[in-house]
Parts: sequence; structure tokens; C-alpha cells
Amino acid sequence: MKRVITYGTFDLLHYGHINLLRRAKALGDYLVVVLSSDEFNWREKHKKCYFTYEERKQLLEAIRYVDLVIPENNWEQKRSDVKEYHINTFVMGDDWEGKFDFLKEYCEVVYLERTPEISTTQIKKDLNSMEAKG
Ligand code: C2G
Repeated sequence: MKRVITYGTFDLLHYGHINLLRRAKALGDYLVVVLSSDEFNWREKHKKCYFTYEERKQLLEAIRYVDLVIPENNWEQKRSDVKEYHINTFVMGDDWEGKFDFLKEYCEVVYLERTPEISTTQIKKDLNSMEAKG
């Protein structure tokens, strides 16, 4: 049983997230998604999510590639998560390339290519401009 883990906010879930989750799951048999809490997002990423943690968790749990969703409350929990969940492979999009190489001591670290042109920020911008045009 190969166990994979990935982290993120996953607000306004979109096909870029799905592409990441599908490829992450393909690297093993069990995928743990560590979902940023509302507090962590605000305190550490200055991100105000459209959907609450519970709503984002519900959306992720409906995805066939996702086996478990747990909260991300701080930057430091990755080492203990990898140990506690017996993780073989840590996966992130390549916008984080190199940032988590310290985990190579505990598990395989894989950075996957981001899906270009789509992001939560872009969705919000596009919706705002559509609204403005009426
Ligand atoms: N992603 C992607 N393609 C996109 C957008 C996002 O592959 N077009 C990937 C990101 O690289 C990340 C995952 O989807 O691996 C989740 O993206 P975010 O919700 O933006 O996650 P982020 O805010 O980067 O949080 O401790 C790590 C952080 O929690 C990561």
C-alpha cells in the first residue's frame, strides 16, 4: 500500500486542482490531502477563502482520487504528518519546487507541473470583470 500526501487550500475547486490530485493518486494507492484551515490560510497565506474549511473538505471528499482529508494548521506539521500517516510520497505542484526537499529524509518528494492558465485568483478576476460588464 503506497501512501501519498499533498497539501493545499483548494478554494473554488477547479480542474487544475483535479489534475494535481489525479496525478498524485496515480503515484500510489492511498491519497491523504492536508487541507489548509481557514485560520492558517488567513494567518499564513493572507488568503480569505470563498468556501469554509468544512465546505472545501466536503468538496475534496467527493473526489474519487482522495482517500482522506485532514487539516493543515501550520507549516511545521509536514514531518509529523509524513510519519504519522506512513507516507511514501509527498507531492506538490511545481510552484513549490524545492521548498519541501527537507522531507526527502522521510519520503519521496515529487513536484508536478502546475496546470497553466487556471487559478482561484484568475477565476475571481474573471468573475469580477464579467460582473462589471453586466
Ligand atoms: N495547482 C496546480 N495547478 C493549478 C493550481 C494549483 O497544479 N493551476 C496545485 C498547486 O501547485 C498545489 C495544489 O494544486 O499543489 C493546491 O493549490 P493551492 O490550493 O493554491 O495550494 P497552496 O495555497 O499552494 O497551498 O503547505 C502547502 C500549502 O498548503 C500549499
